[in-house]
Amino acid sequence: MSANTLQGGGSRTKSTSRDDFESPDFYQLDELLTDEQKLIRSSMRDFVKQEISPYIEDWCQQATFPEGIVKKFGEMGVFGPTIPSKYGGGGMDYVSYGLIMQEIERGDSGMRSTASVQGSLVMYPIYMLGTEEQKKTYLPKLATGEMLGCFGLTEPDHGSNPAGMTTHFRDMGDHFLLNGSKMWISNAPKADVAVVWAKDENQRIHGLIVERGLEGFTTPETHDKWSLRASCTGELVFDNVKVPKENLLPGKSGLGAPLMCLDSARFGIAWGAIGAAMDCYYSARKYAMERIQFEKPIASFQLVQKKLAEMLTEITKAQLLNWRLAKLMDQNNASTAQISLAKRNNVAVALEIAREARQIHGGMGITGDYPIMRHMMNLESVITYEGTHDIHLLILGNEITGIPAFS
Ligand code: TGC
Ligand code: FAD
Repeated sequence: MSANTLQGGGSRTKSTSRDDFESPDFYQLDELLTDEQKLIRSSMRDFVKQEISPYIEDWCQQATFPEGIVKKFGEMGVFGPTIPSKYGGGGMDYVSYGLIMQEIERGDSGMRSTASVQGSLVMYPIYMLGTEEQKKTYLPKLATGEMLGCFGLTEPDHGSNPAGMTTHFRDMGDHFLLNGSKMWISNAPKADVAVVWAKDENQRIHGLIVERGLEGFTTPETHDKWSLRASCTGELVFDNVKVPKENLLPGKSGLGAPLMCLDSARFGIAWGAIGAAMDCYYSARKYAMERIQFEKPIASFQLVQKKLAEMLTEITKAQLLNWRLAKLMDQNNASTAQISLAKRNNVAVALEIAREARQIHGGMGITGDYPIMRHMMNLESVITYEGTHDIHLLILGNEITGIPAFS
């Protein structure tokens, strides 16, 4: 195997063993990266090896959200990488943002979820739609991880169709009165602040910043997940919550406002999912080289080589897609449909790679000694959130035909 199909080697897998992961670069894509982008990637990879890999298996087995990771992410500049530095963001380009998400999700999708929500779904709407006062109040604290945020769009009866949401607020003169509930909200149980989407008296959707501690606002945790177990998920319940009027995000109203934020988060997922796929490929290749059956490494069997070859092919195609999409994002020229194509393709590819890698590991593949089953179960959420696989297909169908087939 040539150097660029898998750089590096050595052992990884057990939560207690060393993580020697190196990413595949079959088409020499590193030549497309600047020195700064490569540096960002290598520092994130080192961070994941030190701060996530040794512990992630235990966090997931015990369904524990490692709260300490939030400040550590803040120190690494993970939150709001594309937001200007004057608000505490990284002021980086989209390739750098993508590489950060790729490296974190290589460690675990739940950890990437924490980062995506904070950066793309809390900081981004405040930056794009907020007042100067709101930006100054919240963005620096969110950037450092002093504050944790969440994004409330989905409701118990309105998932793929957020336009139907029933959470609403009334103008009471000196405050807004907020009622309703949100479900499946990443970070909710621990969040200090929530960006909540709700309808006004005219059925127009707006974003509101809702701080923990307001009377009538609770965040019950969702238990017994088989997926994203190191990420905390919960509800947002609003029972006559008095929200200060200055907490309305004034920049844009209508469903387009939250959907605009989803573009940024879905971009991060397109990169992140390929990180998880790379980890599965790395582990599968190593296992196949070492595992002996019928007196030979299983890597010598054609059927195993087929699996590895197809994994590398799909990872390489997705890497190219991601790089080009990031360049379009940098030019502010990426369409929602282009982002949908990448999110949909890359998550599906990652899930298929996880399934094939699981088979290569045989029975060992179902254990926590290897990262495979954890990635596979995580990706079952990733293929559903931020727009399901089929909703993204319909977004593409709409783009191709001009005929919306959502309802
Ligand atoms: P539709 O009629 O297509 O659009 C309504 C209005 O929005 C405008 N618009 C956009 N504006 C800005 N950016 C975008 N990307 C936009 N997409 C659409 C559109 O022009 C229109 O504007 P106007 O002025 O004409 O009103 O809306 P629809 O109701 O038909 O819905 C379309 C659909 C189904 C594609 C959309 O509802 C959708 O994407 N549904 C999926 C819901 C979803 O993705 N939810 C995600 C929740 S957040 C989450 O999962 C976080 S997990 C995070 C983690 O843990 O990592
Ligand atoms: P539904 O919309 O009920 O869909 C069920 C099935 O029906 C899917 O297969 C779907 O593709 C299909 N379907 C629906 N409509 C159509 C149609 N028109 N045509 C064809 N098929 C259709 N949301 C947030 O707001 N914030 C968060 O932080 C957040 N974090 C999440 C974390 C986790 C772990 C999970 C699992 C979800 C999270 N979500 C979050 C919610 C997520 O975005 C929704 O689960 C997702 O949008 C799908 O909604 P739903 O689960 O209600 O499924």
